[in-house]
Amino acid sequence: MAGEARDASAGRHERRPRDVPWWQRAVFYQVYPRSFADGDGDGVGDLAGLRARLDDLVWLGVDALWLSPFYRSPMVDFGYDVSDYCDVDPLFGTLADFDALVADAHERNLRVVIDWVPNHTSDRHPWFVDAASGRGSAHRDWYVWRDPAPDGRPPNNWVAAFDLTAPAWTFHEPTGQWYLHLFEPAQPDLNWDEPAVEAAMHDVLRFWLDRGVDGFRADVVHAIGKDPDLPDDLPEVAGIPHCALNDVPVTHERLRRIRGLLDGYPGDRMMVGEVYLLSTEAVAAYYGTGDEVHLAFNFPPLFAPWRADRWRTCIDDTLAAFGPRDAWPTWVLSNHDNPRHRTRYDRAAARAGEGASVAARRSEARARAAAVLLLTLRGTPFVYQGEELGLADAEIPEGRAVDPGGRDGCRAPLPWDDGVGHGWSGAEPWLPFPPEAGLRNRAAQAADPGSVLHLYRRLLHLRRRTPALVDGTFELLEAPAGVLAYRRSAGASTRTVLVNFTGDPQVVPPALASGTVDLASDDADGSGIFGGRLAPDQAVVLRP
Ligand code: TEU
Repeated sequence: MAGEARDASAGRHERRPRDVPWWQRAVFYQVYPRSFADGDGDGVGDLAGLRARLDDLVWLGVDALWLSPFYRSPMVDFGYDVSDYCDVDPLFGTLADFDALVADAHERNLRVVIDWVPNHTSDRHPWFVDAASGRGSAHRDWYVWRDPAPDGRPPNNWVAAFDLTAPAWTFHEPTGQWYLHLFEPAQPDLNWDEPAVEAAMHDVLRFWLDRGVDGFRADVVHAIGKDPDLPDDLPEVAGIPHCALNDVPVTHERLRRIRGLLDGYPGDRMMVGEVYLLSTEAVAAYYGTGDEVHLAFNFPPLFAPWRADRWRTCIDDTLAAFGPRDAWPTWVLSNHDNPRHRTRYDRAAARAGEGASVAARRSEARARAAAVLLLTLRGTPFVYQGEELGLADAEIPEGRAVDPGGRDGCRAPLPWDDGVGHGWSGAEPWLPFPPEAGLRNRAAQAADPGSVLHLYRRLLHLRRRTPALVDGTFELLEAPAGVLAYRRSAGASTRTVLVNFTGDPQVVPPALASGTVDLASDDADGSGIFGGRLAPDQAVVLRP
């Protein structure tokens, strides 16, 4: 990537520090392969479908793709239950399809980061099949087995994800022991205390690094270390799945060894850890001293309501936890595990009494303002496929729900056009389309310069040519209640961002009111002079 960038408004070149790695400047785009695009017409998205749409992502202006799992899997957890880490499930294509995808992406300057699921395998993985074959089997210690407690109950009180009444243990009759699974019973946890497990999972990393991937998104990576005593979770956190609580020192040693492996490869390979702990301070610890994960997801903002004060708290917490460590934050509004942000904000507003006519006006406006926020904060943003179309979750009719965690709504197939099948030309897709797919589809929005899609594109391109928004410092500014204001600066490049989280117009004080509108979430731009008045749910990027 270029060592210099042109700040269009400043009208001159500014030198960027050469040592800022690509993953600090990039905007990532999460692809959920089942639902992105279908190349073979079986109703399930695949690698060939994605490959055929790469130019659309280049046009949008993202820099890197994160692909959710495409490995061989019985699909109990839709690919997060892996039965072969080093092959592509036939549903998604072949290794040759993967190689072709990476080659095409790299030719277009798109980086490719893939999911790596180190905490658990499928119960159909040959390692577990062998482990379950007898207490003395070669792979027995690759998983976590314990004798029953004296009363016959599970070895401890840990709760699995998804079904919060279910223990994180399943009794295995044939061998008379319980095995640990922080997720489904079909996802037994690997035992990383066993050196052969660590070695095997390092080999998986090497397999894909050798194929040219730029890095990994490491699934629940904070869970690869467990307290060897497997102590009960405390009563005050009863009902929280153990995966959201597991936080032990040995994990950090393992992450340092993974980091060493990645750093041994040329070309700035990286890892973004899914550290599913609900405290930003706890998440920041997984950056170590720059020797553990390169990036970690920080979920409190994803769970934050659409309120200026709550976002301010998330930002303050992030600055406080990440600043002293010199750790680079990430920002995420949506992913494949949670209702989309448009849907979350709409549902919260409806609960607070927002009527249908107001919702009709505010729903898209909130999603647009959120896009400005996501793409102008200091850190690496992750866009989840479809948010660039302003999608809401699909309604899943009874009988079509398939996910054990109830997460189908946000995993609906992307509508590519307004024809029958929305670009999914073969079989009925595996899930229903999101609402208003006739309007909120790729083709319709590409043809409409006022669409959410074009807003994302303008934002991504503005970000790219504006050092302040990429590398710049960050300062929260005093603003009226309901408005979030901050300034980003890098050398002579400065931008002020104002986000109105309310459905009312807001007037900002004179200190914030100067400048020219670079971009407005409601497209009321046109490089006008900013008069200090924000429209309802409007976000603006101002240059001095
Ligand atoms: O998610 C980890 C995780 O903790 C969430 O699944 C969370 O418990 C859930 O979304 C609450 O609704 C990762 C993956 O992102 C997820 O898709 C997998 O199901 C999970 O790990 C197991 O691999």
